[in-house]
Amino acid sequence: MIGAGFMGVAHSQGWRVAPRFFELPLQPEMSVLVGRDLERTRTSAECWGWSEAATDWREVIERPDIDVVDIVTPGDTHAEIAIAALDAGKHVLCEKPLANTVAEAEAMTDAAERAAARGVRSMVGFTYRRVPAATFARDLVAAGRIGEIRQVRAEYLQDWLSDAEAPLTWRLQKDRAGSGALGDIGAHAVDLTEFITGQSVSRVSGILETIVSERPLLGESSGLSGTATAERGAVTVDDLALFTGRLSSGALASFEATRFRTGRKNALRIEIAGSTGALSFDLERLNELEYYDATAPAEEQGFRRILVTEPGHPYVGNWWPAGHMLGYEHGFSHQAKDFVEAIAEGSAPTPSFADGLHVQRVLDAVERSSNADSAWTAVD
Ligand code: SOE
Repeated sequence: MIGAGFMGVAHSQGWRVAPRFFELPLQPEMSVLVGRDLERTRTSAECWGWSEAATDWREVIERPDIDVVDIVTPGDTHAEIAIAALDAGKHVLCEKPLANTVAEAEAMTDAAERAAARGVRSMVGFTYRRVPAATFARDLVAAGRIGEIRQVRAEYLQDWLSDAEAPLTWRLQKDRAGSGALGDIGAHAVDLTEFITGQSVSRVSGILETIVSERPLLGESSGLSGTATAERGAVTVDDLALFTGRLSSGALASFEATRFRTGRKNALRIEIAGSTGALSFDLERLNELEYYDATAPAEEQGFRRILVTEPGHPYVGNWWPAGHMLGYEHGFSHQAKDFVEAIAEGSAPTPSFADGLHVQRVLDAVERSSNADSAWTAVD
């Protein structure tokens, strides 16, 4: 695994726990954790269960005992690492958004397609697809339980940047992160919409805004944030992304991504209205799915709350007895399990790098639209 920050810990937990709860056809061995500082990486490796720590990712991906490379670094390094790893014949799991630019994502997708011809697999880490309630929502839509999709509202709302004195981390720098709320969390809203509806966004009209344009530079980093220093620097990404998208069926979807929505901590919400029903999901209540059946007698209508905690729900049966809840971290185990199974079966895992490239094109179209006074802009 390359990268030893917050996402590195989440993925480590996924790799470590997946083989204990799911019967996997291959056993992942957590070999090497790669970080920038050897001492700190060694401490993390020991804590999270990696056998070795290293600082040179190039050396590690060439090793014959490494089969899988998991990339959890900031976006500016994804393309170089992923292409090198795929060319070296390693299966690659790469964090979202796939890259910082469409050109990088295209080069990565080309490398993934070349590698697939040699049986090498790749996948992008849109983990929320693997929250059981989100997977179940997709299953209900595919089974026709809400009919024809008429309208979608998707939003990802957090507030960890609403303090104007929160330090300038890499997620606020365009050269490192590619974009701000748009790519960091808007990418999840786009992917989840496309996953649940089975449709893709073809055109967008959007606006991006930076709310706090200057922040103290980062001292010691911790989690998503860290300590502030006396020096200040410019925020070079969007803080707020609002856009409308046209889905392949012609239905409209509205999207909102912000890390400034005071009081909303991790609210990835999707509401889908169909001709015969509707669904509503909120990551802050991730064990629940709201379902409305418009074909029920009028007197019995109303959204009902399905507790997605039954053994028949996606992924749930391998965890606790019926009725027991899951959390944020379980999606990373589901991701590890699905990736290992695809490698063992020789099937193509999803979301693929091509899916990640498509999301990148949506993000790019939103940026182009915002620069053109919100004009409708084609995704490709
Ligand atoms: C921070 O906004 C963040 O950690 C994102 O980078 C992740 O992709 C999201 O899953 C949770 O929030």
